[in-house]
Amino acid sequence: MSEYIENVLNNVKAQNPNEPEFHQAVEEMLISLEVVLERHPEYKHAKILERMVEPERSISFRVPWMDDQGEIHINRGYRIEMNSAIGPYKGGLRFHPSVTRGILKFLAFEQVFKNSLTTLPIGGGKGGSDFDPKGKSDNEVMRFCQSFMTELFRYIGPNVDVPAGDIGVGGREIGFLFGQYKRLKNEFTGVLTGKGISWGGSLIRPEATGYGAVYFVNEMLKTKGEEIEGKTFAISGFGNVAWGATKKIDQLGGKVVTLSGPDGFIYDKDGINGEKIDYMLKLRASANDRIKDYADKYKVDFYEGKRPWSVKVDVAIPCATQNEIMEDDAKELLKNGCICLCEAANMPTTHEAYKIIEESHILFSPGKASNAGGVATSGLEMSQNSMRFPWSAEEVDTRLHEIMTRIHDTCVETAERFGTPNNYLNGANIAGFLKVADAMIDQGLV
Ligand code: NDP
Ligand code: 2IT
Repeated sequence: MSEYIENVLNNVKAQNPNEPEFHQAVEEMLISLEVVLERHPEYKHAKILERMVEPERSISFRVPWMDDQGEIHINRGYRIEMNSAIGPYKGGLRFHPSVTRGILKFLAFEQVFKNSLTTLPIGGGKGGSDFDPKGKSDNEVMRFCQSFMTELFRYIGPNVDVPAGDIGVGGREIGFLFGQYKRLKNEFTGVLTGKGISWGGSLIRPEATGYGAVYFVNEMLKTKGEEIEGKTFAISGFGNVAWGATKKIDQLGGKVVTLSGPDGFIYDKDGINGEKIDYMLKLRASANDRIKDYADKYKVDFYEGKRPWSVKVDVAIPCATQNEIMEDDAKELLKNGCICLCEAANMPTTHEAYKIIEESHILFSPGKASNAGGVATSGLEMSQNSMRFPWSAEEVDTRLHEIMTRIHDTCVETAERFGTPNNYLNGANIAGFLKVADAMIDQGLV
């Protein structure tokens, strides 16, 4: 690591204590950018890196709400508006008890480069709350969402900042948030994405992240003369992204054999297909956070407290959360002959696990490239809202497929151009960075 890059990183650590995930995301990015800075000293003179690691705006606010028994609770809400060089801030909202400012800063930082890769005009942001949706009634979730939006509405808008879903925020929450925004502003605009189909949402948005990740896997496999048909897949999580990925793999003739939850993982040797995929939606909606229910219903094996990476599969797609693939998991995957690791969650692979995967030379795609289908389809939802004209499912899916193929090819070309062929992580980081950096230079000292 050059002295300059090391200084930037050390400053980030000193100025943002207790934010290990943010440090991790920045470090991963800076390692890839070393070669770019050597070839382009103008970015160093313009202090682009130092500017990029500082959010343009970082908001936190109180969210008071009342439960069904009349008791009052206070949660903390956030919105990190990271970078608006190429478009309005765009990125999801996460409701999960593990949410902190540091987690949202890492997600917002990743989002900037991911959104740049989509080729759409969207900047990067992320928000959320430490609110725990587990076990809450619909009314409690509604009151929470209304209170959250009562503060957030001041900072967002269809040309300013357009939030969407992430962990713990799906169609129901987006509905409650949108309803409250509309009341407060007295306007019907595309201020959120992931909306219901009858009120401005886009077809395919719920499926988009998972579908996009599988399209990306398909492109990666093609470079090795391989295909999805006949391959086995390990998936973690059982939420929105896991569901979309499982559905597309099944359509393309692959077999998903695992899902996981906070309680452990299930192994279904016959494959998760047909009504079992629909059952995933019921499981998620139950808010019980238990994957064991799947094992009980379909009489398959359940491994309590374990992650699914010890199972013999061809392809692994983590779809749950950050740092869910550790060093030992990476070793297990390789030992069992896995040929491809595609990140569908954000930063699911630890730095140590990535080093092992990198040395093995199996196919690896970073989340900011392979999970970009979700936000890309959010961008397509914004286009449809601006035109006030909805597209068919086929049209959206075709565009999504084209975008994912383009991101894949951009990663490959950029990695090659900067001297690290086949390294999708470097390709994604560098390509995502260049567009944002050039826009910042064009716009002066911002
Ligand atoms: P969901 O809330 O639908 O599902 C999340 C899944 O991950 C659940 O199974 C959840 O279980 C599990 N999970 C979440 N946090 C933890 C944790 N700390 N420990 C163990 N398990 C956990 O979210 P999504 O499917 O939308 O998101 C999954 C991943 O994909 C996230 O990393 C998200 O950032 C990423 N992503 C999502 C996109 C989208 O469009 N939705 C787009 C791009 C990336 P539980 O809640 O019980 O902990
Ligand atoms: O991490 C992500 O890209 C998302 N949660 C989707 C963001 C969006 O604006 O659709």
